[in-house]
Amino acid sequence: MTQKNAFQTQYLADYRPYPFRLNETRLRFRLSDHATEVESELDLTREGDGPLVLDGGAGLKLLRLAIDGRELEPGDFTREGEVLTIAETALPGTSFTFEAHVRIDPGANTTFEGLYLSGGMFCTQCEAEGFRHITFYPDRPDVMGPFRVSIESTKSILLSNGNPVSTAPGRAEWHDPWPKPAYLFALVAGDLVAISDSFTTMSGREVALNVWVRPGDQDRAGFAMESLIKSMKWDEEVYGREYDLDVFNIVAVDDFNMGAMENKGLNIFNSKLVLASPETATDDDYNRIEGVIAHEYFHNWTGNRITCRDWFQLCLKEGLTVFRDQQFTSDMRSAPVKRIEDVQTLRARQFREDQGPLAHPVRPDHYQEINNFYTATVYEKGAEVIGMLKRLVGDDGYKAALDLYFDRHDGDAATIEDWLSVFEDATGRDLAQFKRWYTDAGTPRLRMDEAWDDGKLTLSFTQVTPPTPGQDDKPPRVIPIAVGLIGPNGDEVRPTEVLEMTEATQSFAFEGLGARPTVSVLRGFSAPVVLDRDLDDAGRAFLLAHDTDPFVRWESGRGLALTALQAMAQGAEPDPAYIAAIGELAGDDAVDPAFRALCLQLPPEDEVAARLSDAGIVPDPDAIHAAHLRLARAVAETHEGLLDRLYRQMTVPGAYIPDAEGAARRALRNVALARLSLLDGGARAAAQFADAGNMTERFAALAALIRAGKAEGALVEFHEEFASNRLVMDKWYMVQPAAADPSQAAAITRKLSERDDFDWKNPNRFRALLGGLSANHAGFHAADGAGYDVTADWLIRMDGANPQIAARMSSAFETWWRYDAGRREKSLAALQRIADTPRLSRNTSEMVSRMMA
Ligand code: 0A1
Ligand code: ZN
Repeated sequence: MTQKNAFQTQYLADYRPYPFRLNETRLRFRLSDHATEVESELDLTREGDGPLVLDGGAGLKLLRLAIDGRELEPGDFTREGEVLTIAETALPGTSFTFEAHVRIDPGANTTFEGLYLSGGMFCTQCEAEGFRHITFYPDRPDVMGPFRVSIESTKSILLSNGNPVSTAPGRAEWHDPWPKPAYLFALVAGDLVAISDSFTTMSGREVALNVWVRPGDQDRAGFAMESLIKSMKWDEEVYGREYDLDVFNIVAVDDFNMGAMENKGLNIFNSKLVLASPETATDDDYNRIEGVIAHEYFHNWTGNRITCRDWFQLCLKEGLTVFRDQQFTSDMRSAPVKRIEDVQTLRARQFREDQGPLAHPVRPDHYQEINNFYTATVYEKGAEVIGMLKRLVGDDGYKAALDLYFDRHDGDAATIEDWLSVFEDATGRDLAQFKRWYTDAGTPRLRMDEAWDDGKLTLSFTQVTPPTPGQDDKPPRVIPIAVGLIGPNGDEVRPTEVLEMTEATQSFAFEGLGARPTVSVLRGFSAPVVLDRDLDDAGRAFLLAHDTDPFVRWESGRGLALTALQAMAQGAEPDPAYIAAIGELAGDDAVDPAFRALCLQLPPEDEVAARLSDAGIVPDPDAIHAAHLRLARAVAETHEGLLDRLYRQMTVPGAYIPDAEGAARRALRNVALARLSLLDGGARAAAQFADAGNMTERFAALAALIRAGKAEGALVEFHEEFASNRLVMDKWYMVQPAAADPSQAAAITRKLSERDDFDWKNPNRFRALLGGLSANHAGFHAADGAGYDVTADWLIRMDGANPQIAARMSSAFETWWRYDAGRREKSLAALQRIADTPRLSRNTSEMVSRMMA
């Protein structure tokens, strides 16, 4: 079935520079809920030919247009769709000032793009193309200039980018001297309070720091501030990057489509990534807050000072900034644990995307709606590609290249070609083949075969990348393969070496070996590929026990679990080799508890389905779920004593601190709880729920109770206690469908969606409930289609209010093609129903048509 849509496609190949330079932008806002007036003045200088073309959404009520003070007449301009064109005849000389006066209605804006109201506070979101809903403007990232902004409002706190020029009651002026594109513009006006601190930069400048929140939330903003200070220091120490304004403001808002936004000097955050207290946030929440605060801060150099020429280059800022925030977290916490977590995310989201109808290159070359390309491929694979580059050129080469990048491109709107050139120029390496990682979609399959001959080990690799939409041929890529060798007694006989594979098939030999070693390959997950090798259970258990590389250790346990689950989903018994090996590791007190917790977790059911489908077997979600449960129970039964010991031993004395050590112990204790709850009918979970001193323990206990079918009272209690806390209530909405028995998940979702406090227009609330359902693999893919139906109903409804959210969440359907004919038919019918919706947005229309193509 093919689903066409009528929206226009944009192509990278069509890029043309803007024919005007923008010397300065002056904006004046008179804020009011339903009739905000925006007056703009743009000082422009002609640099090319043609009329003046500006972007402007349909919601702009045009009051006045002028050039150099002369009001334009109807014949001077045309307005078609989202484009305003000022005729060349109306433009005097080379330099002139364009003025526009418009009225907009932030109170009616449910898209949370442009200027909108959230809980009575005005705020903006302009990436990628939101500024055109504020006023007429060249809304493209390569048009940059300084901004002067004046805000008139009755709200007490009035913020914009840059440095404050003046503030008086009801009025504020801001000046941002650093040239920036419109997507980095921000404005906030609200009755807010701040927690404040300061930071002295490496050259001795003092920067005022504020985290702005709603009154009452101040006591939950401290961790965000600490994270900001750590990030500023780290970027100076590791990348030599200093902050460049007198103030840095962070604002928390409740209605936000994404995680956070790096607006120059005024980062706006989804409140769930700012607010945390031990009673309301889990260790994972704290972890994420630290990482995202860092991410947005790091954008100041990788994104803001150096931005993207066009939106096809999105990975230029996002891949690099994710890579930098991953490095930061590795330095702040456990590097091996961070690496494993990042690989888990990559596989769960990016591999899934890359192996289905939504696959696209890290740098796409066409799109209909750019907001559909803020994807795991652009972000997470974009970061992996940089990790590979660093592995190939070495740490010194990487540093030289980055120094050159900042030096050469500060103030530029750059491209992936510019990025690769700095590596070529700094290291002398030819990166023509490496560039395929940016231009070619799909996850390479890497097969390794071994041959042993009298002290000589030969490793032969073959790479194949399956076709992806629009790209049938996949020439070989450069793949850095990190390899070490482990001798029969468990000692490492060859330390890590990076083999550089450039051909479709290639062999590497290791000579002078005494006895046949076990190969530890793809150490540290040195390339984002699917590795295929013949290694039996004994070999995997050996690596799990002895490898010096923590990633391969974890991966070996993972391989055992996946093989066991695949076999069990087709009727086999639990694999004793896996159960024994995992017990050995879990009981080893010399090993970091966080690492043990990771190893004890089973691969997600969705990943088992992906593996089966990859092997040409149609996955049965119910069978996979049953296998998952059965293997978890077998581990619990075999290791009950050990798990009980861990459960009692891994308590953390004293007050809750969100540090890595405490979090590690809580993580191991909570996995032990999850396993033991399969045997004790939820007794320990009930006790933990009643006694928990923090949300990490509380929430793990609640999830275990739901899985044990004993959560009725706990859910009521939790709701009563936290009814006034939106972020905690989101957890309540998420965990019920996510942890439900799959046969009930869709019905639970529907029932919860009918509650009065299901404020569906709030993106966090909507994502919690519908995302909770799609995280329940067998529940979303229930054979009767109930999971698909409730999801489609809500996506259709959401599309009318907030197309970005509807489109993003529609990717729950991206794996429809994997399943049996009955499920395929039902998921396609749900997609068709979405496609047939009158006035469907460009966002959702593009997603659905790609999924159905
Ligand atoms: N640049 C932000 C992500 C972001 C993108 C789009 C948004 O609104 C539609 C908001 C945020 C980041 O990488 O954090
Ligand atoms: Zn980002």
